[in-house]
Amino acid sequence: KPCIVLGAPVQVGAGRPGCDMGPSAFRTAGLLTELRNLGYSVEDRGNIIPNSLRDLRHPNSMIKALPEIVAWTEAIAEAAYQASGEGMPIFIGGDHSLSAGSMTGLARRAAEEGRELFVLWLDSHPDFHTLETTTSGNLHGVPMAYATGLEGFEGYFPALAAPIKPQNVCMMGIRSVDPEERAALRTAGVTIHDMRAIDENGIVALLDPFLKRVAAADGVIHVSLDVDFLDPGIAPGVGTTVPGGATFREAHLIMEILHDSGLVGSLDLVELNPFLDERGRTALLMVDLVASLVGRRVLDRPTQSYRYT
Ligand code: DIR
Ligand code: MN
Ligand code: MN
Ligand code: MN
Repeated sequence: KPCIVLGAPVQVGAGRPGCDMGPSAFRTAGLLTELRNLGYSVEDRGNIIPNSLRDLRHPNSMIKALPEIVAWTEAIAEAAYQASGEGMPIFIGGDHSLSAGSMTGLARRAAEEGRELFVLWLDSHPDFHTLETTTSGNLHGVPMAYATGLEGFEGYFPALAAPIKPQNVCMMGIRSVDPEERAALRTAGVTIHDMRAIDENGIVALLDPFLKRVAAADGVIHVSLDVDFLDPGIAPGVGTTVPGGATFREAHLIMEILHDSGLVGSLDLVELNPFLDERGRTALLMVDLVASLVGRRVLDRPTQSYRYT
């Protein structure tokens, strides 16, 4: 199956500009070459164009750029649905609001194929606000609540063809949760491994049970990787740095195990802000992580212990 690269230069979901340069930075950092060098056929579909704007107003006056984000979500969901029928979609953002489109388009595809979509959410934030609860008004804070079918998006965001089951979502790296998100997460049934859980247990003990559940359900995993999952010391090119993030090896280990699992069907690379980056080092690290996810390894070691399919 080919890798299908889709740019989504949406930035109005984040608090500050710069993410619209993300797709260019990923391409400049060699994403396509890296995939081709690993033996994949790669199709770059260029950047997605958002749908036309509709006049949408929400009672929560904090919300920023609702018509724009809805227009992006519609277009990205359609592109995700199409591409997932043809290969492995890789969405290069763009802020994390793009996942409202990618996840819902992928969920629609999975439902049609009678398969269950699982999401591995790698982020310092759960992005579990609804339109009512967001206080920053930045809509990169809502995609997971939307895609799992929380209330209050109807009439604004596109109707969900197939809501993602909260039990099918596993979050890792979480270390910045707003009070309203905390309350919503408590009732939703999402699996959350915060940074403390990673410190105490390590990556393998947390990831392994999730992969076993996916395999048992004959599911497929969408990986959503927010740059701020990583520690700011190694990944400064993001508008919302949070101290105490995943290390270089923790991040690579996740990617390597995911590759061995054979369960990943699609990927988001989000929140890269090249304006804040240091000579492209964050973009290069993200590309490096993608290489591990698609099979680059240091030695030809037999890692069949992580084979779940
Ligand atoms: C904060 C920050 N929870 C908000 N969110 C994100 O604005 O809702 N930063 N996603 O990356
Ligand atoms: Mn995020
Ligand atoms: Mn984040
Ligand atoms: Mn958030």
